[in-house]
Amino acid sequence: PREKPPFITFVLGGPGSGKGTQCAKIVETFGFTHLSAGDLLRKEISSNSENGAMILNMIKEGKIVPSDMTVKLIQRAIESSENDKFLIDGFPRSEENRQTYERIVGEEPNVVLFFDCPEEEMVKRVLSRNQGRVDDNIDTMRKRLEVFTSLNLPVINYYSEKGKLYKIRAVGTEDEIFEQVHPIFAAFEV
Ligand code: UP5
Ligand code: MG
Repeated sequence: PREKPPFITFVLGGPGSGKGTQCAKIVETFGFTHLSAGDLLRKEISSNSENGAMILNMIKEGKIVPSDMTVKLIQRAIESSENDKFLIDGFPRSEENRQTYERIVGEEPNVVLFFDCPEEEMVKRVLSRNQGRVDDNIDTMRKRLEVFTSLNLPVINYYSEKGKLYKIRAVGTEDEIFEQVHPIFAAFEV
């Protein structure tokens, strides 16, 4: 058990906005542990867990997997790590996700990043990724964008009102975007 709660950053943004790419850079520079909620769920699918088939169907449809499942995977990953700073990438995706996390984990995030990227750029990036993701096709991408706009934007507004949100203009090269990210963590000295 930890003496004090870890430093938690939620990393939000639409599908293909560059969350994973920028998280890798934050890990390199600031020593965070990167927990992608989507990766944790995809690992559940490939480990043939009892919920794998259901999770796969939800991801194919661009839908949000039941909150308690995702929160438990995140909580387990935090507890099994020695690190005291985490990037939680792609979570919470809805108010219900957010409330379930707060109820189970009992802590608010320290910082929330929002990678703000135009839809047409996100579509272009996702459709040219070519890494075999079952949700990287135009039909599922449309559904992911719809879910993002209707369910994730309210979460982003919630943290904005709380003064925890750092909005980043997620266009340009990876390095140009990281130039906006770097000073945020440099200021926190974590
Ligand atoms: N790329 C990155 N930066 C670029 C730049 N500046 N210029 C040009 N290209 C750039 O980037 C996407 C692609 O763009 C890559 O090819 C990259 O090289 C390039 P990436 O960094 O992967 O973007 P990211 O925002 O991480 O996109 P991702 O597709 O992973 O976002 P999603 O939020 O859609 O995916 P996630 O894995 O988080 O979730 C997938 C599904 O899992 C969800 O739809 C949902 O069904 C389920 N899910 C839940 O149910 N609950 C959860 O809590 C989480 C997920
Ligand atoms: Mg990602």
